[in-house]
Amino acid sequence: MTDASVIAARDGRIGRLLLNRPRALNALDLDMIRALRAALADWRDHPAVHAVVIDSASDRAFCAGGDIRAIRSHALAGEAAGIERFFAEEYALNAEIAAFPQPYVALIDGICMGGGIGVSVHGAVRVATEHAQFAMPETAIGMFPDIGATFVLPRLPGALGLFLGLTGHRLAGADAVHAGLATHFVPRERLLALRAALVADGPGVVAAHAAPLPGFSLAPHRAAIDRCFSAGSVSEICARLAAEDSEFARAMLATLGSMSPAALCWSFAAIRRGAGLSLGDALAAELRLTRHVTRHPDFAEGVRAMVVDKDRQPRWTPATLDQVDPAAIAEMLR
Ligand code: QUE
Repeated sequence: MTDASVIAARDGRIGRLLLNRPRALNALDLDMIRALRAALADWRDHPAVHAVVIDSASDRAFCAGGDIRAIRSHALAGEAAGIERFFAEEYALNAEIAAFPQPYVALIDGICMGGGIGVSVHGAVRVATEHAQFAMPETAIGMFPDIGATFVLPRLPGALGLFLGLTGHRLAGADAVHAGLATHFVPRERLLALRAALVADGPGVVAAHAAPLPGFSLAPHRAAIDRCFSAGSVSEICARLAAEDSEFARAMLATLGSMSPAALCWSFAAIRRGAGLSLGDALAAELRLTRHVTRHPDFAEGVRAMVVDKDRQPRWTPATLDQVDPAAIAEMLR
């Protein structure tokens, strides 16, 4: 039981989901996705389940993403069916969380990236501690912000979503509340009490455990973010950052310069398009885009450099933004 990578159990008035693959920072593999879907299906219409609480057994991570190593292996072996199965089930889980009839509460007390945002952000309540770190870092691995992020990011204030989705910028717990990815800031020292109160009394107890929200660390840069990331193309975003003449803008320009140029372009287009889609249509569009992106050399190379070999020296194809073919990007998003 405690060896299982997802532990699902009813406890008092709630259904508890515990992510328990700590050596992989709870990165979601297909077995975990299936276990989460099965538990939600069991509890959907269960009269004793008044809320679902998802939590982590790792003290470092809530969930670091998806099992991107396995996807890369499938991509290198030309196994399209394996890739399709993974993303189709992951996105189905994201949609099932969004449609879950009872409150779905995520307790986030560590790294929460990519797929980890997918199993939290679609729920009604996302509790973040000062140890939470939220990010959508997929442009660093030649992917794109998926798990419904093409729906969520364009709905964040101003151009913050496009900024987060292109740069992979990390937000600590309080900042994630300011950005709208989390709903409550609860200090780690109150989390044990919150868990017990959730079991005893249900999801109404969250607000009483929240602490006053510290200021938004991006507040000094919000205007510059909106000025730059509201541009009509990735090259124009870079041009506007270069014209800002601030330490922050220079750092963000350098960050964008390390990402896959092609991935920046297809991510920009996908996030823009998601502004006008429902969550269901955005997830369907994301699934179609995964078929093209996982065949692009930057995906296997990015996962190699950032996750497998960890040399952090990806060799992108093409190497620069001006060499990315806009027609090829448009074709991938058709
Ligand atoms: C960017 C990403 C991911 C990443 C690193 C990046 C990502 C992801 C993982 C990851 C982490 C730990 C694991 C694992 C994968 O790393 O999406 O299998 O054990 O899932 O720079 O987007």
